[in-house]
This record gives sequence, structure tokens and C-alpha cells, in this order.
Amino acid sequence: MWPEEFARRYREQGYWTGQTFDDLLRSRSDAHPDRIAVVDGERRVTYGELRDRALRLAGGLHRIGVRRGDRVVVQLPNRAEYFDVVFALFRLGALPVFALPAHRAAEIGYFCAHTEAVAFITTDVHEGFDHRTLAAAAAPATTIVAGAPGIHIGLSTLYESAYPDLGLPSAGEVAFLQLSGGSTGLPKLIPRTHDDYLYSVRASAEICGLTADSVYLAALPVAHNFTMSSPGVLGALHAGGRIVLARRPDPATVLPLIAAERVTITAAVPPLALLWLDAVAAMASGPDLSSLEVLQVGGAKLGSTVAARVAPTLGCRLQQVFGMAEGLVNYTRLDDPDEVVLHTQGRPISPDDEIRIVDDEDRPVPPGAAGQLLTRGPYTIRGYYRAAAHNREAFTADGFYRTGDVVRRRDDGYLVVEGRAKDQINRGGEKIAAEEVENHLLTHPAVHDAAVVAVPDAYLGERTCAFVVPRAGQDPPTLPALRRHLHERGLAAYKIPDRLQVLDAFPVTGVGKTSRRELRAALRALQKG
Ligand code: OOB
Repeated sequence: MWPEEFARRYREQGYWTGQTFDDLLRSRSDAHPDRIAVVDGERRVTYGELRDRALRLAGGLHRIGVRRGDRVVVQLPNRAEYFDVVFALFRLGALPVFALPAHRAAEIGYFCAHTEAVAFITTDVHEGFDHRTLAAAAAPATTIVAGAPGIHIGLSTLYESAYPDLGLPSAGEVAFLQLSGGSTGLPKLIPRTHDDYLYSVRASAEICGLTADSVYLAALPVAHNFTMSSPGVLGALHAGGRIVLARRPDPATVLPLIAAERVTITAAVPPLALLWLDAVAAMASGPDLSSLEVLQVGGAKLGSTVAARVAPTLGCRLQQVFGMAEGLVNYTRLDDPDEVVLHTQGRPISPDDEIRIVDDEDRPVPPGAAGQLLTRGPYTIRGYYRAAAHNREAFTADGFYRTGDVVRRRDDGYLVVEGRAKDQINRGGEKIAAEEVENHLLTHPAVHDAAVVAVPDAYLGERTCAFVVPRAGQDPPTLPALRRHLHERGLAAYKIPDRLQVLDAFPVTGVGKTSRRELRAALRALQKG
């Protein structure tokens, strides 16, 4: 949490207003109860209905024992019930822990155990996977299912007829836990307060020009920070606009939805934006996209060639977004010149976002030079949840978060992302911590040592390559065998390595650590050869 002098300043500056998520929904549903808040296929939910459903669900969750401060792992795809669930939990003062639909037993089991969750709320079947099978991994948390519940508790049975009479959480408290992309063995959880998060939501909505007439299409998973708050679904609710949920992000789903619902703004990771662009370019006369004003692209670096295709192909403005679940979000502004929009990753939301760009010894680099980005500010966390040892490395003594991103700052204050200094793979916006995958690889009987590095990829930006040293006397493992092994351990599919290279020994650094730099260089040599 922030030291008192910072908290005081953020309140005095008007960033932290004391508003809670419950206040947000209440004020909007009081102001315009009949306006549509959420569109999910045939279903249309008004602000008044959303508020009513959230309160009645808060009653049911309370009945089965969910209390203020409890953690509840929420894994829901883009469906209307997601909003009932999160606002019910906010009303109770219970903390959603936002898992992604792609997570499997390894991740869900860890989130439930690490947070000592009392409940796991998921869906029935999504993208061919039966999420109810994750209940075993989630135990002892009670499993609640949106859709056909099987042997579990059906979410639909928890909407009480009366509202519960409950105390209200205060805005300075932690509202939920987000996931970090991470670079360590176990995923880290990010505690966000009502005060800090809602500041980023309000400011983002303003920067992105959201109004009551805005229609925000959620194509990426709603629980990701980008889709949730940059300005995302919460920004749309704040502005009194409309959220349209896409169950899948593919062009065949998204493009007709933009036309039918008159979507004004949506967000994509670079490979998805490319897919949409190619689909539109290939159509002689496609769906009417004339309502679309802004396409936001972020989560991974957008190449300037693809960036330049957005306006001519889609007839809308591009906005680059460089953000992180830990806090700091940078945007190009809607009225920035093309040069800025095509070639930079934007500038921070807040005048009080502090930016430091440093070398390996934490010394500031000369102006305009590339270095590691450190940041501190009114919506950037000061520490991960239950991770005291890691926090000493991930934050400076004076509270700056070490993003692990290598950036340079231009004279005009805009940031350009140049690379990364963290052991993470950014696979088309999906973050993979090298160490987490390595730890799983090391459990295979034929693996003596493992190192996972990024390989450049034309479509995803990066893919993963696992380097493996076989155990003496064993046949070297094959890629299919290793993939099957990680799959059986319940690892999310996006973390499972795309390639394998078997080596007799790893190159080491001066202090004897495995040199990922040399492994990456060896891969480049192999690709050229
Ligand atoms: C967003 O959040 P996370 O937490 O999944 O990932 C954060 C990391 C950053 O540290 C950076 O390494 C990378 O993702 N990243 C970008 C980028 N946007 C994020 N790298 C290059 N260019 C960009 N535009 O990814 C996220 C959170 C809120 C809004 C948007 C993205």
C-alpha cells in the first residue's frame, strides 16, 4: 500500500475520490436505469437490471458463506453473468481473483490455494473445454457454475428475491486481485483498491473520449486489465455507455457484431488486429464498420507497418496502449499527429505518474536513451499480494515498480518500447513467465535442465522455445512428449512451448547462470542456417 504522504497527495489532487465500485454502479443505475448496459448475444441488460441482479446475487453468495474480505477465484468468459458476479462480490466486499478463460488446473489450483479462496466461479463449457473439471483443482473452494452446473452450485440458483443488508467496503480497501504476466516461478497477484483503479478508469474514459453514446466491444477476455479498465468495460459503465460482449475474438464474430451493434470503440492485441485487418481487406463488401471510431491496440508491441494499415482499412483512428496490470497505462491521444500514433506507445495517464529510465545499476540513462522503465504513481501498486521476498526485488526501496520493459522517452514525453529485460515471453499479448514453464519441464523424467526463451515470430511477435539438457542415460525428450507432459500437468495451452532444442549443456554467464542471451543468439543462428 502507498505511504501516507502519497495517499494524501493523491486524494488532494482529486485522483482518489472515495468512490467504490458499488457507488459507481448505483449512481449509474439511479441516473439511467433503463439504458442498456450490457449486450450478450440476444440478451440485453439495463443498468437497473444489472444493479438488481448484482444485489440479489450478493444475497445468494452471502447465504452460502461468502463474506467481506474473502477471496473468490472468478474464471468467466465474455458473458453477461460476469458483471453480476463482480458487482455482487464488490457489494459484499469480497475480492474477485481474475483468472483468464485459458487457465487450467495448474493455474486455478494455485490461485485458489495461494489466496485461500472460499469459492471458484466458472462457466460450464467454453471453446470445447469443460471448466467444471477444474473443480477438483480448486478444492477446497466451493465451485459455482454459470450455465449447466453438473454436480456443482448453479450460479442461477443464487439470485435471492431480497437484497441483503450489508456493510459497505471503503474505497481505500483492496477491491480485487489481478494477475501479473510475471517472470517468476509462480504467478503473482496484484492487489488493486477501489480508489486507485477507479481513478485509472475515469481518466482512461476521458482520454479515450467515452460518452453515454459510446459502445465498447469486448473482444479480448473481460477480466484482463486492458479490457477491464483501459478504458474497457468499466470505462464504458462509468461513461453510461454500452458494453457489447463478443464470445470469441475472431473476425467472423467481431466484424458483424460491430455492424449490428454500432460499436464505436474496441481493443485488440497486435495479432488480433492483424487478423481483423486482413479479413476486412479481403472482403469486397463486408459488414458496415462506419460506426467504429477507435481501435485500440496494446498488450504487445505494434509494428508501424501494421499500425499504418488501421485507419485506411477500418476507417477509424488507431490508439496505441502500453499498459500493465500492476498499474501504469500509456495512451497515444486521439488528437495526436499520425507520426506519434504510428511510432510511439503513448504517454502516461496521470501527471503524477513518475517515470524513471535506468541502466542495470539503477542509474538514470541520458535523455532519449533506452533503459529499463521504473514507475510509481496514483494507480501503480507498491507490492504484490503475499509476496514479501519477491517485492524486495520487483520494487525499488523508494517504491518504484520495476516493469522489466526497456523503453526510451522522446523529447515530447512519449514512450517507445524497445524491448524487455525480464524473463518473460510475450506471445501475442499473452505473457509467459520463463521460470514457471521451466519448473514444469523439470518434472519430466528425461529432463535434466530446461530454459525457455522467446523466438521472434512474424504473426505473434514471439513464440516460445524450450531448450532442454537431457538426463544422462535417457533418450532426449521429443516436443510432442514434453507438450503432452505439460498439458497433463494442467498448464494453460498458451504457455506450452512451440519449439524444442536439445543441447548437451547450457551456455553460462560469468556467474555461472544459464545465459538466455546466448540461447536466443544460438536460436537466431539456427534460423539463419
Ligand atoms: C497489458 O498488461 P499485462 O499485465 O498483461 O502485461 C504488461 C506488459 C508490459 O510490461 C509490457 O511488457 C507488455 O505487457 N506490453 C507492451 C504493450 N502493452 C503491454 N509492450 C509493447 N507495447 C505495448 N503497447 O498488457 C495491458 C494492460 C493494460 C492496457 C494494455 C495492456
